[in-house]
Amino acid sequence: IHPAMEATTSLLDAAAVGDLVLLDPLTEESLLQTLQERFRRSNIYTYIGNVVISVNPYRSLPIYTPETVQEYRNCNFFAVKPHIYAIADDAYRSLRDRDRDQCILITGESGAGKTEASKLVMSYVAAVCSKGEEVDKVKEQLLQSNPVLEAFGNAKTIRNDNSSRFGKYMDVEFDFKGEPLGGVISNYLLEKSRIVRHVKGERNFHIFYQLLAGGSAQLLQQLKLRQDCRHYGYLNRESSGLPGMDDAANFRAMQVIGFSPAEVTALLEVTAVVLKLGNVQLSSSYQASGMEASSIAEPQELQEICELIGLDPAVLERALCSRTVKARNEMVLTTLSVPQGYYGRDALAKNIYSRLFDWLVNRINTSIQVSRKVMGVLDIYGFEIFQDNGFEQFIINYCNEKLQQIFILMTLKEEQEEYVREVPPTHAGPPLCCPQCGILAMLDEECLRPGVVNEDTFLTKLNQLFATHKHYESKETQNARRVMDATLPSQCFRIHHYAGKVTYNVTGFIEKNNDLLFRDLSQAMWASRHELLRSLFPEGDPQKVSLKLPPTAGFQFKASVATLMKNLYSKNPNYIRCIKPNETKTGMLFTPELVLAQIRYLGLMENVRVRRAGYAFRQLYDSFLQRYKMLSPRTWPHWTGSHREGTKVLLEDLAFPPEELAFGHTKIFIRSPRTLFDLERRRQERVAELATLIQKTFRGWR
Ligand code: AOV
Ligand code: MG
Repeated sequence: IHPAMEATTSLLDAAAVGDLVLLDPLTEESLLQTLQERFRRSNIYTYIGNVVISVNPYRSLPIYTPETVQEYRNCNFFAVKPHIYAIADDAYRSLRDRDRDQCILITGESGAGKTEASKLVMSYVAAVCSKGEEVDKVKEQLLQSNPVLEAFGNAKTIRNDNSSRFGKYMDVEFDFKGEPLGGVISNYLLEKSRIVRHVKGERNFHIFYQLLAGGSAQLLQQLKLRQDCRHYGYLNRESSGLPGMDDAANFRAMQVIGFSPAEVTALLEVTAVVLKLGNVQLSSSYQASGMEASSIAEPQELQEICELIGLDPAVLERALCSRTVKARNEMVLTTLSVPQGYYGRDALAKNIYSRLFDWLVNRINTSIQVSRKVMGVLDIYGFEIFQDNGFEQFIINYCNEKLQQIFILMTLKEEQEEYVREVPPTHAGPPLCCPQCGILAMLDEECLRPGVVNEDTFLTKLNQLFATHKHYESKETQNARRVMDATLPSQCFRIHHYAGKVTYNVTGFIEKNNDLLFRDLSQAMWASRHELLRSLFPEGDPQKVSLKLPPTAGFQFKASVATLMKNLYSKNPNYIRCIKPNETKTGMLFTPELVLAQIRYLGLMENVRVRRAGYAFRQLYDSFLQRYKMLSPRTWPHWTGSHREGTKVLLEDLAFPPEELAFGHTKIFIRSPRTLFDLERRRQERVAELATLIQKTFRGWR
C-alpha cells in the first residue's frame, strides 16, 4: 500500500478517526474516546477540519525528525497523518503562494504544550524554506531568540516546570519567494512579582539559577555573585535544581545572537543587580525627633551593587531609605519606615527586571526586523487556576478569555467566507460578555482616585457594578442571592471564565496595578554610570520630571491585547489547540475527566458542529481528482480537462445525491462523512481490483 493511502486510512479509521469532523455518531463520549484511543496509539494530533488538536504526551516522541519534515513538505493535508507540521506547512504555503498573511494561534491551559508547539512550528518553517547564507543567518537569529527569552521569561510553576510568565507574539517576515527576512517579537506583561516572591514549590525566573549554576568562576566573580543560590533572598531557599532541566548546561548553551560581548556583560550585570537587591537588608533606627527611620543594615551588598553600576552608594542608600515629597510647594526629604523601605526596594527590583526584559525583546527585534508578508505565531501564558489567585492570574486569564472570543469570532467568519451557504451562527453562540474589562476599568478608577484607596472600596464598587452579572460572584452578591457558600472568602471575587470558575483575592490588586516606583529610586538609577541600566529609567532624568501619572499596568495590558486582537483578526488564522492530559506531568497518562473538561471549554463539540453544519469535507480539485480518478472510466487513467470539470464528471458517474455535493471555485465540498467513507471504500476496492489486474498481466507476460 502506498504510504499516503495508509495514512488516509488512519484518518478514516472508525475506532480513531484523524478528523473529528468525520466522527459518526458525534457525541461528547465518542469525541473523548477517539482522542483517548489516538493518544494510546501515540497519535497526539487530531484535526477538526484545519484546526489541530494536540494532546501533550509529556514524553519525547520520535515524530519530529528531519525525515518527518520531508514527509510533510508540500504534502496534501488529508493524505498524511495529522501532525502539527501539516498545519505549519499549510500556513507557510498559503503565505508563499497565495500571498495571505497568516497567524498561528496556539491556545490551551498552562502546561498543555503551547510553547513546545510554537517552537515546532518555527523549526518546521525554518527547515522547509530555502537555504543560503543570508537566509540561514535570519533563521538562526529567529530560532536562537527562544532560549534567551525563555531563560528570562519562564519559570517553574506548580502547573508547568517551564511555564511562560509572559505572552509572546512573533511575526516572521518573508519575501515574495517565501524566504524569511526577519521578524518582530511583541511581549505581553511579564509576571514581575515573581522577582520578589514565589510560592513554595515554584521558582524565580530560570535565568538566575542558570547564571549561578552555569556561569564560570570568573564570570561570577566579575558579577560579584556567589554560586550558592541559597544565599539569595529572592531565590527559593529549599529546592533549586529541577529534574529534567540542567540549569548549568542551559546557561552554557545559551547564545545571544547578534549581541556584542559588552551587551551580554551589561545584561548579566543588571541581572546580578536584581538578585543582589534582594539581599539588601534594612534595619530601623530612631531619629532625634523620635520618628522611626530605616537604614541599611549591612553595607556590603549595597556597596557591591553600586560598584557594578557605577553609582555613589550614598545616592542609592538615600533613595532606598527616604523619599522626597512635595509639601506646601516645597520638596522635603522624609524618612521611610522599614516596611516602606522594603516596598521601595522590591518595586525597584521588579522594575529593573521587567524593563530589562522589554529591552531584551527590543534588542532582539532590532537585529531581526524588516517588513514584508508575515506569519505570526502567538504563544501566550495559558489559563491557570492556583490555590491563591491574584492580579497576575487575573491578567493571564483575561488574555485567554479574549483569545477564546476571537477564536469563536474567527471560526465563524472563516466558515461564512468559505461556504456559499450561510452557517447558522447559533451553533457556537455569541461570545459571552465577561466582566473582566469592567473590572480593569474600575480598578483604574480606584487607582487614580485621590485620597486613601484600598481594596475594600474597590471590592464594594465591583459588587455594586456586577450585582446582577451572571458571571460574577462575591460574598456580598451571594448573600443578596441567598447563596450559602463557605468556599468564597470575603476579600475575594469569583469569575466564571469560559474555562472554569476562578476565585481572585483582591489583595495586591491596587498596588500591582499602580506599579508605583518612588521617583527617588528611578532618579538614583538614572544617576548611575551603567549605560544599559540608565537607559531603562528615562523618567529618572530630573529635567524630565512629569507630574502626569504613568499609565497603570492593567491599562497598558488591555491596550496591548486589543492591538493584538486587531492584528490577528486581519490575518488568515490557523489554530493549534493544546490539551493537558493529566495533572502530574506524567508521560502518556490520559485522565478522561480532565480532558473532557477541556473538550467542553475549548468548545470542540461546537467546533465540529459548525464545521459540519454545511459540508464536512472539502478538498482542492486537483488532489481530489488525483485520489479518486480511478473510479470512473471517463477520468481513468488520464483526464485532460480542468480539475474542476474532471471532478464533476467523476462524481456524476458515481451517482451521489446532488445535495451531498457543492462545487466551489477551487474546492469540492462533501456534506456528510458517510459519502466520504463510501468514496474511500470504493477506492480501496478499486485499488485491489487494479492490483489483481496488474498481477494477471504480469503473469501473462511471463
Ligand atoms: P504551555 O506553554 O502550554 O504552558 P509547554 O509547552 O511549556 O506548556 O509544555 C509543558 C511541558 O510538556 C514541556 O516542558 C514538555 O516537557 C511537555 N511537552 C509539551 N509538548 C510536548 C510534545 N509535543 N512532545 C513532548 N513533550 C511535550 V504555560 O507556558 O504554563 O501556559 O504559562
Ligand atoms: Mg508556555
